[in-house]
Amino acid sequence: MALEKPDQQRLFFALTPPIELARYFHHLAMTDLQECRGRQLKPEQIHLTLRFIGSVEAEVATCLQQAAGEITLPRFELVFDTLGYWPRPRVVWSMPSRTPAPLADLAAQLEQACLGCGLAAEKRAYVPHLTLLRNARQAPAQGTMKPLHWPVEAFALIQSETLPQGAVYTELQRWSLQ
Ligand code: 2AM
Repeated sequence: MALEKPDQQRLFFALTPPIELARYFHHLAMTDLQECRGRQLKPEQIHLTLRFIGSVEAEVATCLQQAAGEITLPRFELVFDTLGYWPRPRVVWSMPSRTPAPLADLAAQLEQACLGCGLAAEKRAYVPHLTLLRNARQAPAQGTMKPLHWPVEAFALIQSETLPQGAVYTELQRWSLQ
């Protein structure tokens, strides 16, 4: 049984990599990042959050879906070349060292969509990162990785359910970039 209230859904906007890329990130976490002693995400759980929403009622979700459908931005490419560790959430991540303008624009427009649908502003600055390990004990030995190119063609609204077997992510809707 999910832990969320029955009339609410826990949501976030994200980019989800093509499955081959997700498998590559998963493999990287399992092999090169073994020394970090963290819990790796399954390939289907790997994503790049654009805007965390939290638990909302159906009307807010509908409002967000309408607002997201009005976004028109070009496709872009992300090059993941950096590895790092945040000790407080104990997360090992991969990041692109360069944030392409359409990614920053997409995050900013989704922030506006959230505000327009009555949600509180996100206080933290947007830092695009892809979590590879949770509950990790130490930072990766290397701060760089073989650059991995991800052509981004769409973004999605995802539901997160906390089930006994862990977080289960379900894509609710996907929007293409131009
Ligand atoms: P993380 O990968 O750095 O933990 C789903 O929970 C996604 O939303 C995760 O990728 C998580 O980031 C991100 N997220 C951002 N803010 C969050 C928050 N306040 N609570 C939970 N998840 C958050």
